[in-house]
Amino acid sequence: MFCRSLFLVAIALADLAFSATIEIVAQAAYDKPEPLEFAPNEVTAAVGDVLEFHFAGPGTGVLGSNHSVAQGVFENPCNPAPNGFFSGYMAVNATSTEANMVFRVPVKSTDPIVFYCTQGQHCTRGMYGVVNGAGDKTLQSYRRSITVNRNAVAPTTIGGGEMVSNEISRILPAETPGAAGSTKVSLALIFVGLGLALLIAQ
Ligand SMILES: [Cu+2]
Repeated sequence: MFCRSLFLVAIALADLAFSATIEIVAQAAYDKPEPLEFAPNEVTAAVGDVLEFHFAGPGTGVLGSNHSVAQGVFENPCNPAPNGFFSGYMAVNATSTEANMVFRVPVKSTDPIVFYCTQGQHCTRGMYGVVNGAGDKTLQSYRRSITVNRNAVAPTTIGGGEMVSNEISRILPAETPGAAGSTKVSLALIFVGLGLALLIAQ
């Protein structure tokens, strides 16, 4: 019985090991013609994964930054989704490389999600991204639907995610999906293997 419980714990741990944290940075990449962006701006996520939004500061000592992330709708670019997530504005001073808080949003379905920055014209200038893009709801279709530069509309309430302290304050490189995936799989295999060994040992 004891071993059986341990086996179930191992399965639960394996499940945990499968859920991923997907880091997305709101930033200005000054080497690009339209520098405002989320990086990466196209991600694949499973139910149980977490989208972790980081807010970059310029680190230049000249200008601060003040980005946000809000869930949007594909039909109406740079406008909020009813009851969607919203981080509120994340002011970062001119000398910092990143905000000291991150906004974590749990992924509850694999339906396509679009998100954007609500600050000024950041959204129409390219500051948006898509999770699980499919069919007519893709990064490309969202980009095509933006025809003029205008101010984005912000949600009225902050929510749909958790604001937690930033444990790894750094500018994150675009993730290599394969590398992260294999770590998760091997961890899960270790947990399952442990569970099986315990079951056999009883
Ligand atoms: Cu922005």
